[in-house]
Formats: sequence, structure tokens, C-alpha cells
Amino acid sequence: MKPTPAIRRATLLTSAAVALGLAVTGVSAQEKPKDHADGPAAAYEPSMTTLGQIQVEIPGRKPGDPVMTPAEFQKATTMYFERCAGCHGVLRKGATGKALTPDLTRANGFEYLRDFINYGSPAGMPNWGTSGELTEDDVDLMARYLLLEPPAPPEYGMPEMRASWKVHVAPEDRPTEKMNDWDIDNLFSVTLRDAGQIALIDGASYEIKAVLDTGYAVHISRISASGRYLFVIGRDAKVNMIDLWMESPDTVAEIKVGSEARSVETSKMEGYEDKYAIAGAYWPPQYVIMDGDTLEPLKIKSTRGMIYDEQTYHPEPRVAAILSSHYRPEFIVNIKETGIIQLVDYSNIDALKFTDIEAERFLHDGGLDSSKRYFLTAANARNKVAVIDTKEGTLEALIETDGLTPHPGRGANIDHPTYGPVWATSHLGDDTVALIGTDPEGNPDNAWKMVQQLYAMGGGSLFVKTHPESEHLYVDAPLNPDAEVSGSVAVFKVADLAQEEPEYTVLPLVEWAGIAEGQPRVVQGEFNKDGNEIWFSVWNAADLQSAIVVVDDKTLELKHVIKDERLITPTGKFNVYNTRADVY
Ligand code: DHE
Repeated sequence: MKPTPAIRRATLLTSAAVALGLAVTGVSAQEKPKDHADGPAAAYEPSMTTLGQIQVEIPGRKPGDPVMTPAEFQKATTMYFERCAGCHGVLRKGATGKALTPDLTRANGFEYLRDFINYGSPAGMPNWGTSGELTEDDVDLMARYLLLEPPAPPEYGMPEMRASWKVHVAPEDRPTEKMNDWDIDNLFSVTLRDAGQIALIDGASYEIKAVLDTGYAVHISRISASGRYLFVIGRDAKVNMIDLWMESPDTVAEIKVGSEARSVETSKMEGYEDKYAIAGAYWPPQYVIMDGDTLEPLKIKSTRGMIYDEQTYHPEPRVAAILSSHYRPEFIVNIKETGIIQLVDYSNIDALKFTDIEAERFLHDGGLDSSKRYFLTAANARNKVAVIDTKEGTLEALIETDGLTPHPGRGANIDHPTYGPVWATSHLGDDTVALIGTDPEGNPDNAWKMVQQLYAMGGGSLFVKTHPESEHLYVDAPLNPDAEVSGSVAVFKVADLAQEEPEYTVLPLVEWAGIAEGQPRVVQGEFNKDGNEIWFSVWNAADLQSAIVVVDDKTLELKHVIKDERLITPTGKFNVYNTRADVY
């Protein structure tokens, strides 16, 4: 009998567990509220830590308001922004979680709220009290807090941006040619998350050439089209612009574009190389287009507006991934909660043109296909991938990925032995990897269909990776609750994808890194420029040793381990050439 997908998946999971030397135990089918850390998807909800630092006042008192001191209100607001706002929204109007505005919370009352926070719900609300994450007093405080009007964090417009904007080295004082002997194209910018820094590491010698201060809980790096300027954004919405031509590359300009942010990109269209930069914010909900030489803020655009399908107003749609089109002078902006992918035509900065493409709600991350014409992006809480034709400026397809919470990073482009060019995404909520055909001209029967589903080590995957020179597909699982799974990476051989049930090899990278202390997680593979080695972060707690492990892509053997006391919480890695040329 041919096994059903569920049984097959269980078998594969079991073989993965055996490969990892794990004890395999039965899973209770009993539905119960999960601890927050149990579910990788829950653990990955945004934490508005910067907003949590903002000082707020208790909104005007109304009859029946619970009594609360200003200090209690401040504490509750910080807790709300750090733990609840990711799902329920900064203004409590709802996102992936329910709305918690006083008209609704008051109808349910204090006891209901207290019990809900304490015990959670099978629908996804964590059991904050019984899991021990919040004390009894905290749960009581949060239940009272939700009965009050929410505080609105401040807006952040042009005056605030200009006040934060600094040009440390004016363009005319910068070098006119590269002044160092670094191989810039094979340089890696490595996020040192909790240090608020990036490390610049040479791709050939593995030498840490520099460690530079950036924003708080720094998130991603992107490179200008010429490869000269590196842009880094912190969760506190600070953008650093680093000149890689200087004798000692350093920040030449900086700006803060809001209170909470995750994305930055630069113009890549022919004729507009290095001309503009753009950064998107979670709060306030907006993006800003900046001068590509100085970061001078030029135009701010709010993303507040109607949800594409319901046509109801959303007050805080966050800006998720931003990509630069290679076909038109446009930025492609994912507006998360309204489900709109906005194409921003920057050819005339004083008359910006916008195309609002209705896609799907909860847009998050994504990348281009191998031709660079199509943008594939996850609407992750809707288990879908939207495809934009960046040449025509239209929605090409909306694809169900048959997995829970697709999370591609920028995805991985493979030349599949059976289906031709495909793009891959793994999933946060389960062990599946979806392969989607991307070649409507050469392989029209497979285009925009999930042509194959792979089963990797387990849920909690964040990133897949390959390279045009590689014959492998790598799948991480950093948020898997099992330390041996989160400490390893699964590798599929591209040639094996022709089989019905391709097996994968497990590389135990934490073991290879020789780190025994803590529970480090293996996250985000990134290839070097030649595509013959792939780097993974071994991401440990800030006070424990982390590492970067370099794997030989041909042999799948350990090539090198980079350890250094400056490598604090390394996560994302961005090879200059691959990032600027969108090679993945
Ligand atoms: Fe990320 C990309 C948002 C947590 C590492 N992350 C992105 C992008 C968004 C985003 C919108 C796409 C940017 C783009 O392409 O323009 N990330 C968020 C969150 O909201 C979330 C879930 C929670 C939060 O509070 O921030 C979150 N991200 C994380 C992490 O915990 C990770 C694993 C470690 C870290 O450094 O914080 C993490 N995110 C990354 C990385 C990328 C990224 C490495 C870029 C991947 C790439 O290949 O381009």
C-alpha cells in the first residue's frame, strides 16, 4: 500500500530522528494550549522591543476604568509591545491575533481576560500564566490593561527623520576609487544580532576585517547595485550606510526611519544604480525613499489603508520585505496586513507612481526567480506564495504551498531534473519544502504550480539556500524545539529530486562547531561568491560562544569554523556579490 502523506511524513521524520540519534516518542493527539516556546511559529512573532521602551501616559480616564498607576501602565505597555503586539497589533486592532480594543475586551470582562491570558487557547493564544512566562501579578495587570484604551506610540515624520540624519563623510570627501585591498565581492556582512553590530568577514581567508556598530538588534544587510555601499537596518529603524571603498570601511551616513523596522533595499534598475535607498518600518507603518549617496530622506509614504479583500481600514499595516526590480525603475514593497504588494515607480521622485497589486494578507519575505523577472513572496499566515511579474507589473499567480507558514527568506532557485527551473520555500510550521515551477515559457505545464513537496528534518525552518554552481539544497530548522534538529541542517542532492521520495543528509553543524554550552541554533546558509562553500551561523545566547561553520559544497564536509569573541549572536550573513546580484 502506498503510504499516505501523513504516514510517509512520520516515517521520514522518524528516519531523520534516527539519523540524528534521537529517541523517537509518540506524539499525543490531545489538543492543548501550547507554551509560547513550543510552537516555532509563535516564537517567531514580531517582538516590538524598541516600541516597548517608549514612555506613554494613561489615556483619559473613563467611568468604569480599572485603577492603574502610571508605573503599572508603563510596565504593561512594555509587556504588551514586546509580547502581544506582534499578533494583536500595536493599536490592538488585530493582525494574525484577535482585536483587543476596549469595546471588545469590556464586553468579555476582567475574569475572562485573566483566564484567557493564563490558560491560553487551542486556537493559538499561548498560556502565558501556566507556562510560567508571566507571574500571577503580571497576568492580573495585563487583564486590567486590556480594559483601558491603548496608548498610541508617536508618529515619526520628516522633522524626526531629518533630526536623526547624519552624514559622517560627505560624498565629495569619499574616495574616488577603492582604497583597500579587500576582495569586496566575496566579503560577508554578518549580523551580530544582540551586539547591535555587523562583522565584515573575508570570504577567502575567513578573517574578520572589521566589526562596526549599527542599530539595535540589527536585522538585515543589502548592497548597492555597484557593490560599493552596504546598507544595514536595525530593529530600532536605524539605517547605516557603509562605504566599502574606504581604506577602513565605515559608516558614512545614518538615519532613523521610525521606531521599529525590518527592511532596507537600494535601486538596481539600469540607469538608477546606487541612486536611491528605501527602508520600510513596522512602526509607524510607512516607508521612506532616501538619496543613495547620503541617506537624505526624500519621500515618506504611509501604508495605512484598506485591507485588499475586506476593504476595511487597517491603521498599522507593517512593511515587510522590499525588493528592487531589475526590469523597471521600481521598488517592490510587501505591505503585510493589507495584503498589497506595492510597486513604487521612482523614475520621477517628485511624482512617484504606485501600482497596488492585491495579493494576500500577511505578506512577509520573498525573492526573485532565477530569471529575476518574477518575485515570489510568502503570505505566511495564509500558507500561500504570491508571484509578481516585475516586467508587466501584475499578479502572476497565488499558490497554496500545502504546508504551514511558508518562510522562504529569499528562497532558493534550482534547476530541477524533472520540472525545470523551480523556486523553493521551507515552512515554519511543519517539515515540508515546497518546490514551485517558475518557467512559464520553457516549462508552461509546471509554471506556478507546486510541482513537488519534500520532507526535511522538522518544523521551525526559516531559510533554504542553493547557488547556481551548487548541486544541493540546504534547509535549516533553527526554531525546531529539538536541540539536535535546530543544531543541524538538511541537505538534498538536486539530482535526487527526480526520485519520488528524495532522502536528505543531515549535517550536525553544532557538533562540528565544537560548542557544548547552551543550545545554539543553526541558521541561514549563505554561499560564497564562487558558490563552492556555504556558511551557516551557529547562533548561541549572547553570553555564550557562537560560531560560523563553513561547509564544502562539493563534499558536504566541514571546511572551517570561525570562532572569535567578537562573534556575538551571529544570524544573517550577506555575501556582497550574491546579495547585490540577487543570486540565491
Ligand atoms: Fe527576520 C528577513 C521580519 C525574526 C533573521 N525578517 C526578514 C524580512 C522581514 C523580517 C520582513 C525581509 C526583509 C527584506 O527582504 O527586505 N524577522 C522579521 C520579523 O518580524 C520577525 C519574525 C520577528 C521580529 O521581532 O523581528 C523576524 N529574523 C528574525 C529572527 O529571529 C532571525 C532568525 C534572527 C535575527 O537576526 O533576528 C531573523 N530575517 C532574518 C534574516 C533575514 C530576515 C537573516 C534575511 C534573509 C535573506 O536571505 O535575505
